[in-house]
Amino acid sequence: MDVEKLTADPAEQRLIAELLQAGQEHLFADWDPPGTNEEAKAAFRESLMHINRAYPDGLLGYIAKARKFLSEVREGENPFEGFEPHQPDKVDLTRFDADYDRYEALGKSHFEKTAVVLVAGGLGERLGYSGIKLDIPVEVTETVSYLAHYAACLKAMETRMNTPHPVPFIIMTSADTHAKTVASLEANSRFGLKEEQIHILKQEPVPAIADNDGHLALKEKYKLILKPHGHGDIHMLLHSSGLAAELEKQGIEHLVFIQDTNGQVFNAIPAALGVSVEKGFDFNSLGVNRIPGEAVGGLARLVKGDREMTLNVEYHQLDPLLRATVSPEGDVPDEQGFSMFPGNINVLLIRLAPYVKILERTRGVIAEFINPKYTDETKTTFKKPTRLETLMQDLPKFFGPDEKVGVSIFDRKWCFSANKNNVADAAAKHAAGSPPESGATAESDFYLAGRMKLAAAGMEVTPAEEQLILGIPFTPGPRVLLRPSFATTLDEVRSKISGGSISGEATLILDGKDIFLENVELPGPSALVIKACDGARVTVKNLKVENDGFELVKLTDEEQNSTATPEYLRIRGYRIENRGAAVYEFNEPGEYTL
Ligand code: UGB
Repeated sequence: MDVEKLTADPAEQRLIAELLQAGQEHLFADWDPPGTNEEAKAAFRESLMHINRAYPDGLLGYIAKARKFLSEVREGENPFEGFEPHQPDKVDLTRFDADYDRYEALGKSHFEKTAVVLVAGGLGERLGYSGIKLDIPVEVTETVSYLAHYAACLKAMETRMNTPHPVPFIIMTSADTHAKTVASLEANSRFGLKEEQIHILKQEPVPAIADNDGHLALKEKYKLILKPHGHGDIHMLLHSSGLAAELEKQGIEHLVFIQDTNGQVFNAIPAALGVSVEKGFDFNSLGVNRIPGEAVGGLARLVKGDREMTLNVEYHQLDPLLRATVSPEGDVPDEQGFSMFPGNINVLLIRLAPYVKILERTRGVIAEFINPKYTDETKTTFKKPTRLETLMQDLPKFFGPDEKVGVSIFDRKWCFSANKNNVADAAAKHAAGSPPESGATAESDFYLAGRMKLAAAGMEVTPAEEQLILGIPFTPGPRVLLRPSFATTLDEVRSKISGGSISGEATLILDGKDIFLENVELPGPSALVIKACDGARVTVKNLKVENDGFELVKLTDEEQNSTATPEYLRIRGYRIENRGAAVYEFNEPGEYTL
């Protein structure tokens, strides 16, 4: 094939010549004669050049790697061959005790040296939501989105510092989510965050591979099939942007990696940070009791001779590993109903100093793999094109004996309740005994965390009975929203709330640093909402609140199926309406008593 006929540009000619040499003639076969379809050809050449620039090993490096991995998969190479799983180095934080308080206090004192990294390039196909997941409200009492909630958490961290400065916030987007993420930040004045604290890194998709020979897959003539490379891209981007090294220079010591729809995560971050600091963990994963078979990986210390590494064994690899080693029956429940190893919720606390060194060594290309689905056991053809993937939790694969990896175990609902599944799938998961992880359960657990905080402060909390909405469990109250501004640790909650009671479908919303409740009674469905600006000190004493509060209203079948109903309500099956909540807003500094 004559490359000069395909393009006049020397750089494009070089790349095309290399591709031809690498057996990719099919990309340029059947090209229309010169003068026909020139625009499509130019766009195709540019897409090849773009991928070649964006991928650290270039397009040819990508193809070579895919071929190597595919031949390993065909030979049935098991990445965990010879490794036996053992329990990881764990710190148990499932109880709110003196240890928990100590870790929280230590973590809080470390906010100054912490940055938050949010991976938000995923499209949420399982959820069936047409917008970006960050824009979904985590609750519909006040309708606050995940992004707004995370921003509020960062601002709250800032105000707890000795010398307040904005917490660096790195957001990874993708072609699917970038424009809408930027638009959401702009439309909402960045939710009060400063422009200079936000760093958006956009991940690039990778080309799909059609067969065992590593041919790039075409959607149609002049168009590659592109697929997401996975959340592990964050490492590459933190390296190529220079941001990881820059943050280290600024005195940041830990990066906290979070996912797009886990409203619970900041409940656990202070204590987990404390663990990272006290135990000197270079890599600290948040872990929870894992339900066998669920789509969260298992955290294990894998030992082979004198080698060992603590890793997430991804959900599809866990059962075979257990069968081959410590549990011939596979991933089965123990007496408590849990999997043998803690579940990975992909909240990672990484110490920056070793991280920057690993990034320099690897250019941030972390443990790629390929996971083709073959049509049969001859492993000759794929069901659909595959691609190289990378997972952010695989970083410890690059650790040596000097790096310390540990796991902080939390009560599941305190630290993790994702919103990943549409209502039908969530109901089916619930019926099968698996966590539904839907809009409704994420919201139900968001209120639950609030109730846990009140109970920890000694308030008497009587929950309403769980109900099923569209076959998904939801506890309708009390709906407690202690905003991040109000408290970042249990100790803060205890210092501001004492005595009192809340029950049934009551609602309590506290937003502001200096709000104090003493013996406040909130029988359901009464609602009390207090918002206090900085400098407004509000004390509520011996008050019994009685009103019609907020009402949970299930959507009718018609509303549920109507496109006129906002999608964020249809993904949960209900709305919440104000029927006369007591709302107090204090927008001027001063002393107030209710
Ligand atoms: N994400 C990206 O930013 N870019 C991508 O290319 C892909 C995803 P999923 P997954 O905690 O529930 C992970 O799809 O990958 C973002 C862990 O691997 O929701 O199936 C995306 O926007 C698993 O061990 O999850 O499973 C989202 O924020 C377990 O911990 C995040 O990455 C599981 O999460 C996760 O993407 C879990």
